[in-house]
Amino acid sequence: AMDNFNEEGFFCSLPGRESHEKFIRDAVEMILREAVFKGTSRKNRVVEWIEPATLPSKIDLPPRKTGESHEALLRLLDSVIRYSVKTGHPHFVNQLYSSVDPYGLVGQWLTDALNPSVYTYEVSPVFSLMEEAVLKEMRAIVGWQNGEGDGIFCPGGSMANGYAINLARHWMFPIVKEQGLTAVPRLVVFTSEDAHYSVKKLAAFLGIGIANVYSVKVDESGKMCVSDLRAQIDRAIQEGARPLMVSATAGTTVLGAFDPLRSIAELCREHNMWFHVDAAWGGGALVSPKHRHLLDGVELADSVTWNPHKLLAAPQQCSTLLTRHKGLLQSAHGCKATYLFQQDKFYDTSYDFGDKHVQCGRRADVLKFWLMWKAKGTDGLEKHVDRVFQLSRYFVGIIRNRPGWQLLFEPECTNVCFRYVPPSKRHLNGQDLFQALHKVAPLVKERMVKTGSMLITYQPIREQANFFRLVLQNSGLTEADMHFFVEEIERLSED
Ligand code: ABU
Repeated sequence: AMDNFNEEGFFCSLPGRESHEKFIRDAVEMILREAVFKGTSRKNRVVEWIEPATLPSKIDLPPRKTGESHEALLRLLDSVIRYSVKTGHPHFVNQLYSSVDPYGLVGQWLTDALNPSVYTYEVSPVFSLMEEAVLKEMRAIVGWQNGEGDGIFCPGGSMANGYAINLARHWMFPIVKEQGLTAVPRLVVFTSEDAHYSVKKLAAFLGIGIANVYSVKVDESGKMCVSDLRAQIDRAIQEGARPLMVSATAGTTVLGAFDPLRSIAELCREHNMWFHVDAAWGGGALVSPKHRHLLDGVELADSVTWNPHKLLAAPQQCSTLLTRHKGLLQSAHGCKATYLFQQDKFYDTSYDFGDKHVQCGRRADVLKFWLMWKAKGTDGLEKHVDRVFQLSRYFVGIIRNRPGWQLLFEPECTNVCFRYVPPSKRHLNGQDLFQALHKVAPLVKERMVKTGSMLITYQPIREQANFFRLVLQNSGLTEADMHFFVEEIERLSED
């Protein structure tokens, strides 16, 4: 029972408890009904589009001096749900995350009910050990013996990649932690031209500089060219710079390509460089004996980014950075604040894991994933991954010989990249066709958003015209959905 909220909603043992309890129960009931069940039903729209200029007239957004009644708050929540994109809807195939997992949702809600900050065992006993248990199992799946090493939950895959860069630098030049960048030569990071932009962004953030992220060419399916990597490393050495690390990608954002990890690891060893694998997207394939060959050589990595909120369909946000170097995270980031990490506590302070993070206060992103994993087992995660891979091949089977459809290349991951040429444009060729196709995708996207029937993203790549990227990751998808996507894109493309 909720016996401790005052009239203003703050914790207190004054009257008000019945009304707060009723508010919570009514809100939870509405969230379940509107956001979870209706929000994931194929009968309903993925989005009810509204122009940014009009949205403020639909929801009273600015906080005010006086508070609102519970009835008004429930109406506000209803509008929030109404105008939000239903990312758990099976027809939301726009981004690298989707689904509303029942166990993940309950884990997420319990996390918020308990509101932990995972820095010390003292305030987060269960979450501290739960994180270690989950990260150890993930390391074992990566292929590090007995799950040895270390790891952290991160606020997103970009930050996980940034952690990897800082670990690499600390491993090579620990002096930077005290003395800063003036103590070391110019450092160079290598990553493919199709790698996630976070490598550049975090290299800038860490003072390495975007110009010192050397872009390595990819082949026609988006995999890093090892011969170009070798050439780029030689160039950096000739320039007098120090090659620091390679950030390879296992599942690139757009094309879903897996870089040749084993060959890249070999080059890293040859040049005593750190080997990072950004498997934020493709890491989920590791739980599948059928598909883990895509990441062959990942066990040779020094660090791995792996986001369970992507291919494994955990709720946002669930990102990890794993490393085989035990103690390096603490060494790189530890600052031993005496108000948190007192060494004279009554318990074993080696269980206070917070100092190995850059964050101080930190949300527990582990519980939702742990509960899912407990509910389904690794076998269940494997079935999910195999299913979405199979569905992506099923989709390819539908479009392969269908008039107007162009598959860009055979997918490796569950990204399927394609263009659709509407009947009225099929007589075009050369630059005219390029221009027409470049315009078709944004036009279809606009119609799709305004109809609310599905969401799929499009983009250009290098000198190529816009194309669509289907990403299959939602655990509720079926073969019928694949037919729906094809027919809906054809319908939306009609003149
Ligand atoms: N973290 C990258 C996701 C962006 C995308 O879904 O395309």
